[in-house]
Amino acid sequence: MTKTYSMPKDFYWGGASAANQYEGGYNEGGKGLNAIDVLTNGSATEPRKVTWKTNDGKTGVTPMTWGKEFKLPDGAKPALLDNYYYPSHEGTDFYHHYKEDIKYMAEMGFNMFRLSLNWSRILPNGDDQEPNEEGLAFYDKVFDECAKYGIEPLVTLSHYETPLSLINRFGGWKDRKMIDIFVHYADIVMNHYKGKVKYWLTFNEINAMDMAPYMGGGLIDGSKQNRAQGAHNQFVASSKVVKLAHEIDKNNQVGQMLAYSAYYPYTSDPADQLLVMKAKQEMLFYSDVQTGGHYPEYRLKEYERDGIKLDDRPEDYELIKEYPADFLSFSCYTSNVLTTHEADAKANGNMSAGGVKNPYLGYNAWGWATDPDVLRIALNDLWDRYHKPLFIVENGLGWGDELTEDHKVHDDYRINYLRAQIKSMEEAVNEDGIPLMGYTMWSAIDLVSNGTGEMKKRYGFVYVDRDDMGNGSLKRYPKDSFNWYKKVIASQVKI
Ligand code: BGP
Repeated sequence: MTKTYSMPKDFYWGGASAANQYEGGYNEGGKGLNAIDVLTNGSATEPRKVTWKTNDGKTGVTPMTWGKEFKLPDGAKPALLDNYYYPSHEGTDFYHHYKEDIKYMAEMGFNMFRLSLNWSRILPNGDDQEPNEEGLAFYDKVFDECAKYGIEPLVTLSHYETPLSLINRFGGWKDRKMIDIFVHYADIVMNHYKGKVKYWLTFNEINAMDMAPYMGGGLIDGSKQNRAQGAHNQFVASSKVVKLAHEIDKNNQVGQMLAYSAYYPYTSDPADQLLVMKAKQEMLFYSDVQTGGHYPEYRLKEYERDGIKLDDRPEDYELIKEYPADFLSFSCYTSNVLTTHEADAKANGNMSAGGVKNPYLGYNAWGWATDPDVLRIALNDLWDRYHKPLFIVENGLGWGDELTEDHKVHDDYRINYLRAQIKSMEEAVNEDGIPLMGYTMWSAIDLVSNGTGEMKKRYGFVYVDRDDMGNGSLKRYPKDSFNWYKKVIASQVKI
């Protein structure tokens, strides 16, 4: 007999987005530049690149490959250059389409919409004393529009959008000054949007500090020392913001946001199991501190071994302990297979672009596996370790959707992916009793891919007419998955 699950009455259903991939209007309304505004596009095989200038007028580009070291040449500062295409400049133009887009979200039955504030829209240099009123007003309009339909916003304060001026003046999050600068920004927006927003996330995928230090930390020198310091500064900033948020409004809840992947060993060799353990430690270090409230021993030992010295204060650790995140949110798209036996894996024809291919799973064109059980695994793993409410704030399928002549997108592959993911999530809630606050699928409306800067890697329920070079009418067309998700929400998950 097939079981019928249900989700809690107050469960949040919705979709997610990020200003740098969606909003556009990059130089409108007084906005300053941010880290991503100087990042060109790439492809499934080519990394995105940061464009830069030196004081004596030399220019160049430096590839930004996820998981690889990143460092600009000495004296180089990220800057806009002629003849490069920057996908964030228009995104898919939420800036001018927010009413239409929020209406689509309401039609699907969303009661939550995750978006990020473009920090440099509010503080063009990142640390201006007074905010840009036009920037604040834009999000007022967005939140008012959401309220019209009973959609609760979930707001990320920093989704890779570190203001460029802070990067150029301080080298990004490696500088302790960033802590108070971020608290100043949070203070402005939390006071201004009091009563309109109560769910906040501090840093999108905080562990990006290690995997993509330029995006995660605005680091133009992503050395291990700078990454460790950048992470420390973000932890302290996050705790200060939790404290501040509770003082401003007792209804405020501030979550951590972690990029989660399940890791599987390729063989039963204990060495593969150890490799998995280490990969998990690297990822969960971030939640051990920000949600768990203390620095784990394995990381402190590693710092000792590697000669990493933190510029810290005793009170940092008190703050971290006293003000951990109120809930733990995470992105989770896929799982990864690890092995010390790469030669065997290769011989079996199992190597994929991203590592060892899992022979039991299917892959998309970008090498991401569709894993039907990953959410249940993630939810149990994180609940066992932290016992804090959880929130899935990103999960979805990137695909090269095709618009038919009659303006339809038959994305049954996405429906199949989501059906399996939602089932896995339901099992965690109903079979394992995990307290889960909600699910915001990535993404509500098509937007630019973060990893590649492409438009053709699409995630939305609504197609946007836009190509990889910024051509297209920006018209919106609901996909087949739009109607499917609407039914899922209406039925409270009887799929
Ligand atoms: C996460 C980011 C998102 C989003 C998603 C999909 O890492 O938080 O910004 O884009 O991944 O990744 P991609 O766009 O590279 O397919």
